[in-house]
Amino acid sequence: MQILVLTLFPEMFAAFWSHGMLRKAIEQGSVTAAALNIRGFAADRHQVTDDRPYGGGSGMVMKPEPLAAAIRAAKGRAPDARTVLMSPQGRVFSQALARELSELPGMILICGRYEGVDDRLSRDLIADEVSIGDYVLTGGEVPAMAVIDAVTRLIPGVLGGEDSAERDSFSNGLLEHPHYTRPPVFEGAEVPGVLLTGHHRNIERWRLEASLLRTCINRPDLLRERELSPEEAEILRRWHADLGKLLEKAESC
Ligand code: 4GX
Repeated sequence: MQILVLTLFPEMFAAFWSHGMLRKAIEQGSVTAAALNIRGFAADRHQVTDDRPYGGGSGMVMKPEPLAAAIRAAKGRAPDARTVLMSPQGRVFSQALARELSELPGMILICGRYEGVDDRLSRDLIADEVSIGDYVLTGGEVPAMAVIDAVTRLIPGVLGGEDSAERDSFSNGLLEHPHYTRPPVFEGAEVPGVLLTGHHRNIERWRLEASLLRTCINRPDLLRERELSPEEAEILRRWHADLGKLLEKAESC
C-alpha cells in the first residue's frame, strides 16, 4: 500500500515511519510512506497556508490553493490512492473501516489544522472524510497515525503469523480475554490456574468466558450488535441460571 500524508508538520511522521511494525512493513516493501509539507505548495513568497475566515470569528482556515496543489501532486505520485481528510465531520473510524481501507492500493491522508479547510475543497479532491472519535484535537496528524497503524497491520504479510483472524482482536466482536506472563505470582496475585494446566480445550473455554464477561461488563453495546454462537449462548444461559439461583437464596434469607 502506498501512503502519502499531507501535513504542515511532516517531521511528526519521521519517528512514526521508523519504528516497529510500520518500519518492518516498509523494509519488506508491503508499504511505502511519505509525509509532504503542504507549505511547500504555497505559491507566495512567505508560503502562507492559512487565512482569516470569511464572515468573521476566531481562528484561521486553511487556504484552498496550497492544499489543492498538494493533493494534486500527491495524486500524481499515487494515482490509485483514495484521498481522505481527517476531520471531526467524517465517518467514525472502526475496525470495519480499517478493513475497508486496508484493501485499497493507497491512501492520501490530509491533515488539517486550525478551524479546518476551506469547504470548497471537498468537492472533487477529497473522496472520504474520517474521524477517529468525538473529541477535539488540534490537528489531523494524530488521527492519521491512528488510521495508518490500524490499517497497515491488516495488510497481508505485514504482521508475523499470517493468521488474519487471530491478529484482529475485534474480528469476533468481543473484547480480548486477560493475558498473563511470568512470574506465576506477582505482588500476591496468581495467574488463573487453568492457564497453567496445558489443557487446551479448558483454556479456550476459559478465555471465551472471560471475553464474554469483560464485554458484558465494559462494552455491553458490542454484545447487542452481534449474534451469539451456540457455545456463547450456552455460557450466558448458565450465568443467567447461576445468578437466578443466587438471587433466590438471597431473597429467602
Ligand atoms: N478525528 N481534529 C482536524 C482541523 C480540521 C477541522 C475540520 C479538517 C476539517 C479530528 C478527530 C479532530 C480537530 C483534526 C480539527 N480539519 N480529526 N482539525 N477527532 O478533532 O479526526
